[in-house]
Amino acid sequence: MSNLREIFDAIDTDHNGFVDKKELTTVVRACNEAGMLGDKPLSESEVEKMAGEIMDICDKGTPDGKLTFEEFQEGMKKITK
Ligand SMILES: [Ca+2]
Repeated sequence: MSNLREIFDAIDTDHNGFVDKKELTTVVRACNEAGMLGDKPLSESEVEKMAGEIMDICDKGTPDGKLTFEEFQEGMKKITK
């Protein structure tokens, strides 16, 4: 996956144009299971906590619990800085 748009579309599994907490949790869990989040796997509650933190960082445009592509893009700039 080469760009944010592709990543966003991959996370938006129901393709409604928004990424919600459930979709974020799914992707964090998948990264966790793939060993991408460090040596020690996260517990399920840690996975949910991390998804919540990503949501909090990204969901700034309209804080409604779902991310537009623009919110996701801005959030990723903050996270990857
Ligand atoms: Ca969605």
